[in-house]
Amino acid sequence: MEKLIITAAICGAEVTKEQNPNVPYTVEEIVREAKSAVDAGAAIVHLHVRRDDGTPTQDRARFQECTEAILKECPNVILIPSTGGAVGMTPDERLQSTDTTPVPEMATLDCGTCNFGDEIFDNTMPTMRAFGKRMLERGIKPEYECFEMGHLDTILTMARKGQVPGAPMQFNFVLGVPGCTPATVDNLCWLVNKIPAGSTWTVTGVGRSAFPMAAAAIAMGGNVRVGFEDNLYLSRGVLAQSNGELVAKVVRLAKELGREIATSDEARTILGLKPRA
Ligand code: KMH
Ligand code: ZN
Repeated sequence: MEKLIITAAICGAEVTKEQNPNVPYTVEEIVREAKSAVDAGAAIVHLHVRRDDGTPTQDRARFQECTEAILKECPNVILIPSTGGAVGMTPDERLQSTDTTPVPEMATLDCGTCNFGDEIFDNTMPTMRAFGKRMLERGIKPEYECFEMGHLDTILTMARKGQVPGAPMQFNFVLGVPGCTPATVDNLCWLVNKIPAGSTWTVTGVGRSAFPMAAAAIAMGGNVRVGFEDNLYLSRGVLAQSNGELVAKVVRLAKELGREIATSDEARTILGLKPRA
């Protein structure tokens, strides 16, 4: 089995300090959380940014500031900026996160419209084509976010048509968002069995499914995403003090199951990214 790539989704767009005071808003807090995750074993940081008051934003300048500040502390980490942003943002607003310097190695590409709790996360086919075109033009490798079973077939069809980047594809199966595909091992196996040979995959279990899904992925040879974006608790009723604590728990699970942890450079090789200059 390949080494395990751990992604830390340190911030997200929806969670708040009222839910867990350690959720980062300011640049300094975002850097603190990124560093805690990387120090604990994360090879990748999935990045959303906020205004100082916690409002989610896709502002290019804020992404630039956070990118530079994180790379100063964690020079080798792979950053995956969000192009999903927050529900209700326009496609142009969302795409600003791909405008940073250096051009991001990867970015998320959400693979279809879906429920998102009480709201609708809008990813029409024209939006997805526009995001695919941007990533093809700039050489950005997408992380294909599938929240629903049907999202996988949608994105595979678009890749076959050359509308979004193709092989080797990296999928993130985000399971357990209220209103979307539930986080079960059965659903995860269904998805994994349908990805093209040579692809890589990660699972994100939302809420209480974070660690059961992590354990499944460790055993199945996939990769794991954890972090405040997806889950605020270290265990039942115990708020995590940092993203690093969540990553460290995945590292412990992996050690128990005999899976080694990938560094960022090893993750680049596994994902088919160019080595860093
Ligand atoms: N905040 C969610 C509505 C992504 O980063 O690409 C979408 C999201 C997906 O977080
Ligand atoms: Zn996200």
